[in-house]
Amino acid sequence: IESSIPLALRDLWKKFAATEFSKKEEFQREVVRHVETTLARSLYNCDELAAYSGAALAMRDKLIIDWNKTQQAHTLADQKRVYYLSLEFLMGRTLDNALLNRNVKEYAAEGISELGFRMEDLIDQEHDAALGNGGLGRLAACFLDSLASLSYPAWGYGLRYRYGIFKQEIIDGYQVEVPDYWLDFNPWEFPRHDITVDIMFYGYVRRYTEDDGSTVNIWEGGEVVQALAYDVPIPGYGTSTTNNLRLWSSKPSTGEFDFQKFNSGDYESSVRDQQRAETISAVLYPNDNIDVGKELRLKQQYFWVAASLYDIVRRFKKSHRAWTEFPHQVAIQLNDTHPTLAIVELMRILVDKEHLDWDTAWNIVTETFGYTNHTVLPEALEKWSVPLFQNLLPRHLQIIYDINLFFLQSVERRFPKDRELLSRVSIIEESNPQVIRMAYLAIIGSKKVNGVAELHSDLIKTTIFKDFVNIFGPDKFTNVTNGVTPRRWLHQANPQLSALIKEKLGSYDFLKDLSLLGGLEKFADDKNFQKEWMDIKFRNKQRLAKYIKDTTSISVNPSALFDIQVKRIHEYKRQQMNIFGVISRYLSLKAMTKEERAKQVPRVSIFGGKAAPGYWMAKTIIRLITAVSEVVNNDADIGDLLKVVFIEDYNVSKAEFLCPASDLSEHISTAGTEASGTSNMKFVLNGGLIIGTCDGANIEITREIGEERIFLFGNLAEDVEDLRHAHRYGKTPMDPALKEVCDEIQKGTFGEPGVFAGLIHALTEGGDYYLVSDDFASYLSTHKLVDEAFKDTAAWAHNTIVAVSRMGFFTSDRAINEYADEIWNIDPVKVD
Ligand code: Z16
Repeated sequence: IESSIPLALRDLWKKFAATEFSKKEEFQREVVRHVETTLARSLYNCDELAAYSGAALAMRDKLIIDWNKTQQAHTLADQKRVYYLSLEFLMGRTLDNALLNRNVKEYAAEGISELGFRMEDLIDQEHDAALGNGGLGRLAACFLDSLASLSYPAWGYGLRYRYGIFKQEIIDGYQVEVPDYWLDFNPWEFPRHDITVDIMFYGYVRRYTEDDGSTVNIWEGGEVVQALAYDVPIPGYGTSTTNNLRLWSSKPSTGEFDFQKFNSGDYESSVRDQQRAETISAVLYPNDNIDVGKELRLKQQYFWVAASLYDIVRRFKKSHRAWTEFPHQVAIQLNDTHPTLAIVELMRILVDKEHLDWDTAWNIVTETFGYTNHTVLPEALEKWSVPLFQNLLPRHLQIIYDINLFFLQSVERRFPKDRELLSRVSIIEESNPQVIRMAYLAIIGSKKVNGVAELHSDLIKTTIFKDFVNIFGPDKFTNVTNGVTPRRWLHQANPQLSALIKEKLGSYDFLKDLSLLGGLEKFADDKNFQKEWMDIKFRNKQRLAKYIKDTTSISVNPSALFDIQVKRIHEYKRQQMNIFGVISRYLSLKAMTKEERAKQVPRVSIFGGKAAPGYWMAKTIIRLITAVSEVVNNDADIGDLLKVVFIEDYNVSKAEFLCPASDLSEHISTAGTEASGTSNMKFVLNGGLIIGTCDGANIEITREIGEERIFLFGNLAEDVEDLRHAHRYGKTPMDPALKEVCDEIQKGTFGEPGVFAGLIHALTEGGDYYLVSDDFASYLSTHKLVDEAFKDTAAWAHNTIVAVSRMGFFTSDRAINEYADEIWNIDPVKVD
């Protein structure tokens, strides 16, 4: 309030306050103004990048007005807010999304075209904001879109990595990682030089007794780095609500940057200190679903969590409420265990700094947090080595020990003499060295724990978190099935389909209430509609075919069945099974007579996805895909009947043109391993069918769209354990078709077989942990059903229309409303 402009002077301010452009000419004027002044270019040297920059800056100005209004409205409303803490926000591009969410794309595109450019080309100039690995990071981005679109008072908190997920190049068939430096020109972020937080690491705990007999713990003597806030506006669709995503960047603390060293001529060491501070937010760890336990990663987590909590607490304190009101004003959602330290840090703030007693503080903490689990894979569950943790965060370790002690005491009281139980649920695992089980800490410190699809939420309750269900009761554990935003994944990615749907339903209201898609079902047998529907699919496939031609020089026939699997490369996602299936198809085609071949449905098998740089098996899978594509695509016997394509550097903007171009997409994880999956939802929403296992959200998709519209195959989650057991002891013979594939690889048909030895070994001596052989026959026969179904175009059109009409459930708006009602207890705030 002290920093406000006095009342008497405000009229003058308002007179010159930015006004919104509302028409084409004004947009053009703003673009030209930015090109000429902000960018210091002119019509004599304005290339597409400069034109993009001008358009982005013009659009940005518009967002800023609503952004300020929103923040003011939220302050005034003084309602409970939600803070979504995520180490990853996989945002993709912003310009197109902002134009569409603000409903200005049409006139902006016209304006740009009159200035001599095509809007689509300008949009293509933008670098993806790729601050995430895969599903988890993209989910966070969809959730931000829904939170703003539904007018919830919400903030995202994350890290401003200088390097996002690496760019993937394929060189001689192998993945090569190239750094993704994306900040050269980023008009969508605003540094807040006045918003900084000092963050400490290392040091020691000094303990002393106050005059009143109470003990005080002071953490001191560590090294300090500074967190600097960068804010990113998040525009909602069809509302002026524009929320804030705050990303922290690390730099040397002003006190710390060693001027003494600097002045005494030790310039080098002073620069080294600066670089060490900047290292914290330098790079995103490129691992999806795997915990590596590196110290720098723990530093990132604490740095981000401490800065965010300081910021949240500072905002809460402005309202001068009692501490016990904190959970009525603040909900904090932990996106996976990455931000679990927030539980400990809030305890430290309340107990050490605000001098609340432990129980009062603990009640506040456990009413504030919610924890979302995204995986049951044991190798992905975060565990920090106690010695490493103690060195970096000595006070936090003490607090964790206390949390654990009080927790175990309460368990002991309820389940006396069950020593086994105590050791099973202890936050500290008694291994060598001891480790901290972050998921257990997250459960104990949260009010609610949720999984991300029904099967997954059931699995966590019956397997990895079973004991905690006994201890806390079942109500603490809940499900919120993931969703995707229909703004980006339908309207933006597939404008023609969105326009066709609008024509039939009468308005674009379905983009705000996706259940309205139900109104399409009555057109499912309308021949004209089916034709328009399939024509759009064909044009999207043509666009992809052109992209493939331009980037790989492989020719694919847009009439062929496009079969796409794009996602991070992981053994549990079973891209290896897909490529083995492709090899099997190739061998069948080779064995056929000309007449038989003529009856086959032509296929294009499209793969894309990054392997974690240290994940050797995943890299081998990529190598096999590229090796098979070299052989198959150049085999004259095969021609158009089979093509294999690996799309380099799969990312959000590529997903936007891949999702609308599939006939079939593959979601074929070993049952019980894929927590939800979200690309399955995107592909169906864009009029594709899927082949998949009974896993993650596939199960709920089946329930919604009907089992006659999905190609399910393979063993069920409940049978996986027994099958794995049988591999070890029963000598399950390899599936014969898979055996043929392995023999062919070993014959050298796809190059030096030694390269693929690891893949074969995993199926044989390795025990086939992911059940490729067990599911292979079922996988191949289901692909045969796909071929048959694809021949009946009218039935295919019918099924994809019905499927889309029943996809309303999978909007992230539904997911966010569930979180708001069941977990956060927050209400929307109107912004006029
Ligand atoms: C991730 O992307 C996911 C889980 C996880 O533990 C770590 C990362 Cl980086 C994914 C799940 O694998 C996927 O099934 C799910 O749809 C997604 O998170 C969002 O919930």
